[in-house]
Amino acid sequence: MNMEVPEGHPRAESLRIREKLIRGFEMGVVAKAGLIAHGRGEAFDYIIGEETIEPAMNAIRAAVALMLTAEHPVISVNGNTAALVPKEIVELAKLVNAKIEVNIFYHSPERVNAIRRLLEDAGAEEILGIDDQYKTTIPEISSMRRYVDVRGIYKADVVLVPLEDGDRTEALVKLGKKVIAIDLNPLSRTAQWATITIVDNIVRCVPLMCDIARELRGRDRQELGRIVEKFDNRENLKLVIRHILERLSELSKKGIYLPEVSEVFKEMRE
Ligand code: PTJ
Repeated sequence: MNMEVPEGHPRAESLRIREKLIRGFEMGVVAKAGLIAHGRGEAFDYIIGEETIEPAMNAIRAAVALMLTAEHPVISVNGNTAALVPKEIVELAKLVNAKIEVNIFYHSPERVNAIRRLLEDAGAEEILGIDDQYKTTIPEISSMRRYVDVRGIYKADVVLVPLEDGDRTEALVKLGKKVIAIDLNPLSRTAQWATITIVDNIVRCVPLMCDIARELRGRDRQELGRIVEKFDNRENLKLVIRHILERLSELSKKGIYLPEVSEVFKEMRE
């Protein structure tokens, strides 16, 4: 049974995202653990303030510049990504000339097919990671994510990995690939290992990446290279953590931070 999200609900957007994942789960796209992973992401998003903060915006610019200068950029798609932003992923792939590859942690042929169908409905013309004749392994990766496409992640120089588990990011980086992570948790192993970590909700981040790709597409390689060079992931993660610290510090002074709650209590006291 799917819930109709009431328009006026104060958390309508958050509920709509949950509904997308539940539908994705029912379609066989999202793994059970994907629902749990989303909860962890939501908690960090709540703390960050449910907005794209400046360090995330800087990471997005660097990430898009890196993809535009890559020789073989690949977007790795898992269940949550497919359920939440299928059209946007297809658009981004077109804008930065990247391949799309299905690569999942909780592997089954049925799930791969369900994700493929969803991406095709979203307009994807070529999807890697589904045809056994191109399948190979990256032995350094211990999970089922080690099965990759020879035309995709295997030969990629830049891989975008939204909502990732840390092991693969570490392995890909050690293999010399540049990894762009989208992860709301700045402390995760993925966030720490990635070349560029975008600490933002995937539903805000991928449309913004498309906007920036439209803006940067015409720039020359040197200028794009400078954007990438200037970016320092460690420093940027420090800024994210500082944002969280300062926001929580501000909120700790207020106790109740929802203005409407404060008003009601004020009226009751008067
Ligand atoms: O589809 P599969 O089989 O590949 O499985 C996907 C999951 C997500 C289950 C798998 O990759 C996994 O277990 O991931 P983890 O280790 O739970 O990490 C997921 C990370 O994504 C966590 O750090 C969350 O904070 C983060 N996250 C969750 N939802 C979002 C998010 N980051 C950005 N946007 C979100 N909406």
